[in-house]
Parts: sequence; C-alpha cells; structure tokens
Amino acid sequence: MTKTSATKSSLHQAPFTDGKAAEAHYEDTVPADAYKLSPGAGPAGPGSLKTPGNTNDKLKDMAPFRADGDGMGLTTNLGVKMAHNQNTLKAGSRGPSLLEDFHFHEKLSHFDSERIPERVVHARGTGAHGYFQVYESLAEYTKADFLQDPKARTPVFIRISTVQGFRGSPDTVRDIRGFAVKLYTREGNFDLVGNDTPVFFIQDAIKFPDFVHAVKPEPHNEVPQGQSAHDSFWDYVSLQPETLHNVMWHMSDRGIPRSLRMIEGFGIHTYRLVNAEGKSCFVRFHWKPIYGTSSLIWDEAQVLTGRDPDFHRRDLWQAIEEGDYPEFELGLQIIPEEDEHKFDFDILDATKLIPEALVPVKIVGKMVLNRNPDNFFAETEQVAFCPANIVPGIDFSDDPLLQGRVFSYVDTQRHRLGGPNFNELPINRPLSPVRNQQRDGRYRLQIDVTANYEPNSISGNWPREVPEAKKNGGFATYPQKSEGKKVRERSPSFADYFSQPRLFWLSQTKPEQRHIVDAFSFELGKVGRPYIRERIVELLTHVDHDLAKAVAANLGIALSAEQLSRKLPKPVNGLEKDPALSLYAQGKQVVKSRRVALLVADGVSGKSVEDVCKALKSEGVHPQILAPHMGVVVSEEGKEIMVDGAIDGTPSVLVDAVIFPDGEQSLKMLEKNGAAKYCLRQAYKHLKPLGLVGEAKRMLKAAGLSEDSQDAGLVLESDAQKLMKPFIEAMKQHRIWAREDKAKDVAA
Ligand code: HDE
Repeated sequence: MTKTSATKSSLHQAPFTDGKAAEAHYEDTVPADAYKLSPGAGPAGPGSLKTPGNTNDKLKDMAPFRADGDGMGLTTNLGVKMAHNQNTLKAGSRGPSLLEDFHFHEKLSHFDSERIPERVVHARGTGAHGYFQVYESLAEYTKADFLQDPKARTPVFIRISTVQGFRGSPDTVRDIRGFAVKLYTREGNFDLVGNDTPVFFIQDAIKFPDFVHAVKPEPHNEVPQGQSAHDSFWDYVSLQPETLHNVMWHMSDRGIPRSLRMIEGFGIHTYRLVNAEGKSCFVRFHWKPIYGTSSLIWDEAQVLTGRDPDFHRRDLWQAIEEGDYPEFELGLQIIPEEDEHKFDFDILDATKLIPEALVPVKIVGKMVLNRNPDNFFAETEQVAFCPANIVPGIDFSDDPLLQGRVFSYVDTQRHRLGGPNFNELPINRPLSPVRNQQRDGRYRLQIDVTANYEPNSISGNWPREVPEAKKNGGFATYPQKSEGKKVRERSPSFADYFSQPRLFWLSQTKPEQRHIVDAFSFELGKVGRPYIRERIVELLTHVDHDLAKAVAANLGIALSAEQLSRKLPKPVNGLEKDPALSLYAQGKQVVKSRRVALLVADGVSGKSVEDVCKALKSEGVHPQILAPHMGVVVSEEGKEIMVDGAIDGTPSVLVDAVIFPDGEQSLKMLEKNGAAKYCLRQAYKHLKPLGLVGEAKRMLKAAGLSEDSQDAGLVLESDAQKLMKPFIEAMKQHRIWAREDKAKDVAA
C-alpha cells in the first residue's frame, strides 16, 4: 500500500472554508512536501511522492522488449521495416495494383488525413521558442511563481499571426497581428494571448462571430484574401462605432509592420494580479520590442505580397538563425483597485487603452526568442493558446470580452485538434505535473491508473485539491465582490466611441497621419456601396475634421456644414497627445539586424565594397551582395566576391536600404541592367536610405532620378568611408519621410 493511501480517508471531509484551515487539513492527509515544486518531476507524478498518480510509468515495463533502432531504416507506422517504397505492389510490372499492399494503403491514407481545420481566425502564423526572465521580484503585486526570481528562466513559445487571411495568405497584408505567448511556468501554463494593438474592435464577446464574418472574405466569392478592404467589413464598422478605435490602429502604419520583431504586443484586457497576502491590483500587459517599432510603406507591403509572401515569417526565422534574437520586454500598467474609476473611460472596456502618459508602463522582465521550431505542424500549427490558462497570482477582470474568450478558445481547439486531449501534445503539455480525474476521449496519451473520481478511498483520495497558499498553493479565484440583476446590457461607461480615436489621431506624426488618410481612402475605395463609404466618413467627422475632410476629398464625398462644425470629443483625462501611440514620435530606430543590398558587377571597387561591409557589420547590419548573376564577381583589384543573390530575384523590398559601390566597369554594366535601375527607383519611392559611392551617382540618371533628388537619405559621397556615417544616420530614421511628397511624383 502506498503512503497516501494509508492516510486517513477523506471521504467525509468538510469542504475547506479558509486558507488556514485548509492548509492544516491538507497537511494532515498528505505529506508536507508533496506539493513542493520539483523541477525534475515530469508530468507523470509528484516525484517525491510515492502515490499512484496518473502516470506513464507502465510504459517502462515494455522497455526491455524494445528493439534497438538499427540504422535509418524506413518502417510502417507499426515499426515493420519496408524493403520497397517507390513502386506499388502489382501483378506483373505492367499489371494492376494489388489490394494487399498494406504499405501503400497506410502511406496514402495517412497522407489523405494530413490537414486539420485551420484556425477560424489567426490561421496564418509563425512561431518561435525562447525564454522569459523577470528583472526583479514582483512579489509586491503577484505571487505568480515565474515572476519572483530574477535568476529563473521560464520557457516560452510564441505565435504571431495575421487575423483575416487563410493559412497560406501573404504576411504583409494590412491587418492586426496576433501576439500569443505561452509561458511554461512551474505552476502550469500561462497564456497571454494578445494582439499588436492595445484595443480590440468590439466590447462584448457575443459580437465576435458577427465581426469575424464581416471581416473575413465575402461569402459569395471568398474575396478578398488577407484584406479588410471590402464591403462587409466596412458595413459592420459603419454600424458599430465601438470598432472605430481599433480601426484607427488598423489603418495606421501598425497594420503593416516592417518585421514581427518590431511590433509591440498587448494583452489588451485588464487582468488582475494577486499577491501572497491576497491583495489585488488591476494590470494591463505590454510587450515592448528591443528592436523598436517600425512599419513598411503601403506600396512596399503590397509588392511584398507577391515578391515574398513569407516575408515576416522568413525575417523572424533568419533573425533567430543569425543570432539576432528577437527580444521583447514585459511591461505592466498597474492600476490600484482604488483607482478603478478614476479615468474618463472604463478600464473593463477592451476598446479603450490606458494612455501610458497617465499610467506609465513599468518594465519588469524580458522575453528572448532564441530557437526556431523543428516542425511547423507539430509546434506552430498544433499549439493551442487560451486566455483561460492562468496561474495562481493572476486572475481575470470583469471585462465582458475577456470572459467570453475564456470559453471560446478551448471550444475551438477541441474541434480543431480533434478532441479533449490536445493539451497532451508536446507543444501544449505543461512542465508541471498533470493529475486529475479527467479521463479518456480521443487520442489519450496518458495511462491513467488512479481512481477516476473524487472523493475516493481506493487511491487514498489522490489526487486531491491543493489549498490556496502564500506560495505554490492551488489556484483560487480572487474573492471579488459581485452582485447585480441578470441583464443583457452594456454599461453606460462603455459609451464613448470617439475620444480615444481622436487621442490616437492627434498623437501621430504628420507622415503617420498622411498614411492613415491614405489607408482609409484605399480601403473605402474598394467598397462598392456608396452609402457605406458615406457612413464611415460621417463617423470620422466625430474624430477629427481634417481627417474626415481629407478622406472625404479622396472619395469625392462632399461634407455638410453640420458635419464640419461637429463638436469634437474632449481630451482623455485632459490628455491631448501621447507619443507612445505613435511608431515614430519617440525617436530613432534600431539599425542592428537590418539588411542592406550592395549592387555590384564585375569590376566593382573591392575597397568600396569592403569599406561599406565593414561599417555595416560594425552596426550589426547585414550586407547582401547582389549581382546580375549568382556565384562570384571579380573586383577591379582582381579579387573574387561571393554573391548572395541575383538582382532580379532580390528586389529592394526585401532590404532596408541600398548602396551602389564605386567601380567603373561595374557601374557601366549596372547602368544597362533594368533590374538594378528598378531597384534604385523602387527603393527611392519606398523612402529607403540610398548610398551612391563615387561615380555611382551616375545611377541616378540611369534610373530616371536626378541629382536634385538628393536628401538626407540619398547620400552621395566620393568614397565609402565618408558615406557610411550619414548613411547609418539615415538608417536610424528608418524611412526618409521628408522625401514622401517628391517620391510620389516618381513613376513606379
Ligand atoms: Fe481571439 N480567438 N477571440 N482574440 N485570438 C482565436 O482561438 C475569440 C480576441 C487572439 O496563435 C481563436 O485557437 C473571441 C482578442 C490571438 O493560436 C478563437 C474573442 C484578442 C489568437 C478566438 C476574441 C485575441 C486568437 C481561433 C472575443 C487580443 C491566435 C483559433 C471575445 C487580446 C492564437 C483559436 C494562436 C485566436 C476567439 C477576441 C487574440 C476562435 C470569441 C480581444 C492572438 O477561439
């Protein structure tokens, strides 16, 4: 008989009433150290405790019988080695195939079942492994184990996704990005399933299917893919003004990020933190990218959907392979319980952000992504995130959107991953032990041996509840006071739809504002029904007159005097602007890890190339040598230079900046090379820094640009060493916004 089964029967125990009593009671029945977190303990059981857990130990009994893996032989799914894998079994080499070919049947039928349903939203995504580490203990706010010890690393898996498109849709479409992080803590999995905007489109989860139906491709022809530029989306927006705030973010440059390493992540909802004393505060979670925030140019994003539909996925992968590990700092906006009502908006409303200028983001730790998945399907596709996955020390607020999400994710995952046991898949499996009375179902991996009900006496009433405790206790919901009539109503405190969109608009830099106008104009230009376009412009008149006027002008809509004299919302808690809402208002960009193309041909100045590469590498920037052909080019000094890509296969949209090194022969060839000239013109149009060393300034004329085009980002210098300082400075601007008007006049 095992240790716990010898303890007192707990069949007739009174329910626990308070933490202390529970702790005492608990110690009475289970050895005191039973629940010590033992890092080595696998999911099978409590390690130190010799109790019948729900274990896979029985599998060990088979170990002596296992065959040695001999060589790399091919087998069936049942381990039978196969002598043939290229020809089906036939009656004669030209004869009919035979029904007995079990290997053929297995191979084909497994293949036939390879696909699972894609996610109903966020189908297109890419993942990475890494770890999270807190900078200093957050015991003051939370007892969550993974937020206590600055020396401890918690493994993470992250999946960043677009929302609208199908699994094979392009990466660079205008969309919100999902930002889902699974932290495999020693107290169970904590999933922070957020987006790259701090607000959501709707206030109540019951609207989600309507919203998603509206934004997804139109039902009659499944057009458009990966786009919100169509009637049903804008129809919905026009009828649901609560969507407008997230729509502003969506129409801003945030909708077309330069890289998934350069986006912010937001938990959006207000959550609770609870410390060991049971004191709670509200919190909003932020992920701040170490690589800064930056976006693509809209035309560039569209070109990329064809030239490299996997642009973001590839960028993330390459960065990890090259050691430019994406890093995001975790930030918390802490709101003491007593401050819940001190804002002009309701902190339970997910369409409202809490301006950082009002509640600063406290940076508390860092996530580093340092390992690519080994298998896309097993990891990125099968990973199941769920806002219901929280750990002791973290709890929900009454945000009605969050509460609906707690239900929806597990529900969809049962459908998508084929049953209730998806958390046993390697990517979802927690690092902490799993013991309970849940049983069976499709694809059960665990071999359960304890009693399948509680209370029980046949397994020593094991496993049983773990009382709440100051440290490493069981999860217990924060005892928030809650009472009210059952109603289907929205709180009047959710009713203001325009103040925050206005704050967002006013906080943008001039170029960002221009892009928002362009994005509204582009999207609404694709809307066939004029009355939908008019209703959106009407909504914009409540946000800002300049914005509404500019969009209306592009759509050929005349605004009435009443629309133009509409009273605008007042500042949010007195705040007119918050630079944290802009991508660019807060200063320079990080150049490390960016890519610069050097266009060369035979006869290029080797010294020029060397100087450029040296200067770039010293900033952590990756030079890419592009030439009319693959292989090598021979410099004017007679040295071979390895080519990284052919110019026509590596368009300028794949890099952040372009340099033409010096060298008479090389330039003569490039002046006649259409792809090289196109590269220069396209990079100019996309506002990228350009460097022309020495005689390379001739390329301007060849590309149909003039020396008048010169600006802070079009750097002409007699030698590479002189060029690199201003060139790197220009790269720190990310794009040369001052060029934008001039660039519009240049033909594509
Ligand atoms: Fe989701 N969402 N969502 N969502 N969501 C899903 O779950 C849902 C919402 C988010 O990479 C689905 O497993 C409802 C807000 C991300 O696997 C589904 C509501 C935020 C991902 C679902 C919301 C998100 C999802 C589809 C309204 C940001 C991708 C597949 C209450 C805070 C996770 C799946 C991944 C995925 C439901 C609103 C983010 C259908 C009902 C708000 C990042 O269950």
